[in-house]
Amino acid sequence: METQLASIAQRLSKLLLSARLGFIAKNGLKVVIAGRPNVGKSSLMNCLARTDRVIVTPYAGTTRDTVETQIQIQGFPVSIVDTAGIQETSHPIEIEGIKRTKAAVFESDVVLYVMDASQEGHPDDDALLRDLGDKPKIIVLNKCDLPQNVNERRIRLQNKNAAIFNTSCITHEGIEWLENEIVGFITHGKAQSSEEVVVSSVRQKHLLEKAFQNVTDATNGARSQLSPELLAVDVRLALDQLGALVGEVVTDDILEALFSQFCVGK
Ligand SMILES: Nc1nc2c(ncn2[C@@H]2O[C@H](COP(=O)(O)OP(=O)(O)OP(=O)(O)O)[C@@H](O)[C@H]2O)c(=O)[nH]1
Ligand SMILES: [Mg+2]
Repeated sequence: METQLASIAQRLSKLLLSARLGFIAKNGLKVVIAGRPNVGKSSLMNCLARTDRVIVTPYAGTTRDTVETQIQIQGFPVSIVDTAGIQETSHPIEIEGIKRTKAAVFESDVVLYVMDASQEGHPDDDALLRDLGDKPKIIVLNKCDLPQNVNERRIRLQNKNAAIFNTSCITHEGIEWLENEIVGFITHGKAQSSEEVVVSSVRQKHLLEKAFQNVTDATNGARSQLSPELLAVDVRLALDQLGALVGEVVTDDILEALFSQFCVGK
């Protein structure tokens, strides 16, 4: 039973990956540019968008709100979000801006975490990068046209799972490499998905996510030897979601087949 449920969970997780990719193909990869103030986030947004979309000034705290723009990178749809720089502050406008930055990061597919490589590292960077946890990210060491003071080796050692690029928004050095890496998040993900079915609507994706969660709960329940009656609750919920997904209600038949050996309900 546990093996059967685990294998269903694995297949649902593959379908979920295809759902995510279908969603990206339709709506674009959501890339959020985040980092401390004045590191060049808005400059990077303008560079990637090939236009002066957002205000850039030498003053820290220029961007107060998130700004989203739709672009194409090598023909792929990408939605880029510039954000307010994150720092300790008691200023109410900045506090609201930073709250929005965090929400945008949460909703993103990939975070471009920008640092000013002409400055020595700031302790906030370590903490902010740690906060990103498993979120897919690219670290951008910007202002590489200036004398470099950041400890790049330490950043590489501490962030072994993230790609790191040196860029300049003035000379445009490194921008093309960065674009290749962003596109890689779309094409590499596609290569990973072996499912032919592509789920692309938000509703279908939510139903799949719920079904996956229910089957995972059932698998964990089976592992902890929960009674079949309790497992049946999660499996029924998963079947309800999948039934809604394919437009059929098949719960009773499947439940009977799955649990017949345990004589559920008798
Ligand atoms: N030399 C150099 N200066 C840069 C580069 N990128 C940005 N700058 C300058 O750095 C300053 C800050 O740039 P912004 O793009 O406004 O920085 P930001 O991170 O959006 O700042 P906030 O909105 O305050 O968080 C500006 O004076 C830019 O011209 C770069 O690659 N090289
Ligand atoms: Mg800005």
